[in-house]
Amino acid sequence: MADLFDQATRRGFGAPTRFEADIDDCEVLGKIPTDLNGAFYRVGGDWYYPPLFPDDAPLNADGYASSFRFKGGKVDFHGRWVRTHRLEAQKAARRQLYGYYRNPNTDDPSVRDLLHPNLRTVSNTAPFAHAGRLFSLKEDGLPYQLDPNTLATKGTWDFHGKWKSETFTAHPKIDPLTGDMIAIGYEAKGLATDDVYLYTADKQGNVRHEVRFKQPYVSLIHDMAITHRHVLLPFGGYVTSAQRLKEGKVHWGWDSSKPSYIGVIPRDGEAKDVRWFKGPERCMMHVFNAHDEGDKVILYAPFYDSNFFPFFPNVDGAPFNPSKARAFIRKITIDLSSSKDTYEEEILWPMQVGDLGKVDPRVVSLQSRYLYTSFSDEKRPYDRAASGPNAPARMTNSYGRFDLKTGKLDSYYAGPTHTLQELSFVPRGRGEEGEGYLVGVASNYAEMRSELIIADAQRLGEGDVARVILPFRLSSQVHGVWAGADELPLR
Ligand code: V55
Ligand code: FE
Repeated sequence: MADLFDQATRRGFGAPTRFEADIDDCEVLGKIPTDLNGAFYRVGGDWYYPPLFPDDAPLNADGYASSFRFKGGKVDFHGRWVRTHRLEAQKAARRQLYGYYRNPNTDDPSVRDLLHPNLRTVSNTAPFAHAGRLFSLKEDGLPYQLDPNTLATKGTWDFHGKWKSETFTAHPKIDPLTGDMIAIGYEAKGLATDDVYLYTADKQGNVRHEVRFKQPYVSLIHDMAITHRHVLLPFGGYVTSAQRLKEGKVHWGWDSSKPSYIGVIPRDGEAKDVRWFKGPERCMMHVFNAHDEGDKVILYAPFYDSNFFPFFPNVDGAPFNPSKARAFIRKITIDLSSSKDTYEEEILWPMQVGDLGKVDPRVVSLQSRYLYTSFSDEKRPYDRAASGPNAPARMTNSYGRFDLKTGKLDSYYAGPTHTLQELSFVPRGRGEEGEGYLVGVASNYAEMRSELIIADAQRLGEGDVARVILPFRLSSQVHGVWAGADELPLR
């Protein structure tokens, strides 16, 4: 997510782009596989107007969606703002009206009465496709539905009135065996509340199960995992309170004295069945996957040792410590047959990795073999001179495929002037895990343009099979997802 920090500078690749775009038949290097029929969607932030507070979190930038539609070896691009209530209000006023990340007390008085998070969310975190619908997500509000062909915003989505949480996670999970969607909202009853609502919707998108419970302390539950039988909710370290928000601060602070927790609840369980397993200080953002193993639950996740976000300050006033903002591939074991309330953790690969991990969507909830993530391979060349004055100190130059069976990592290297955003997995073939492509956007600093990489996930060492060249720089993605033409009504 290093690109997000470029965005914090609002210079170079991180400078706002502020335009919408449609490009038919994009320029391509190499050959687009003709079996690719679907679209790669991405969502990130792009400040329409500069932030009111220069030290605000870049996670507070206005949501921007883009798509690469693949069909018959050709690629069409679209880029659109997510037309949130908030963006419309800003555009009407022709200026920024909103203050710090998730703190309405810092907004312009003209919008301060619109406290409902639906009206304040920037919807800048993740695209999500389920039940034939496409959404843009941000964990502090409801989903915005987007047209999968044009990316036009259709409005917020509340599951036919059945979604009662004020918020909706950026990381719902889809069970590949049933098509069910499992999702949460935290701060479900409003800002700084410790209420969590968990929902299951069937493959038609109809809610059929709701559980309401409390978390041990109000904190950011960013991602979640499912197994065949359980839902896992990891969090740690970030804290907020009504008092903190009244003081006009950015929503989260980091409290290194707080334990991390992983909540475990049976898929068909009730509030009384929730168990919280404790661990040391950890910044638990994204997961790879989880599965059941007898009475044990196994979670693979690229968690950080400590606070990863410099713009969410330590509550004790200590300066941000970059040496602890390191993510590793971790295996977490929870023994449900034991009365212990702790989890166990093991690091599987000695090098740091990026924390934006993926698995083949066909093995979500099941024992998986391959974990995919971007990382910075320092053994690979970096042409700093050719990359220009705005290039980062290190490039995220590689995609990695970690093999849980052999403990080996295969990698794809993007080149000496390129940094990679999050990758997404595109399934291919009859369903064997790992058969498919990795796709993701690269920032080419030498040319100051964005390129979409397409690599064969089983032949990463051979380089990419194609690159889609855009004649401009794209704003940074947070997350992306592939949706096949069988999943969405694509033209
Ligand atoms: C994350 C991202 C967010 C956010 C909270 O990656 C956490 C973690 C892009 O917005 O609001
Ligand atoms: Fe995320």
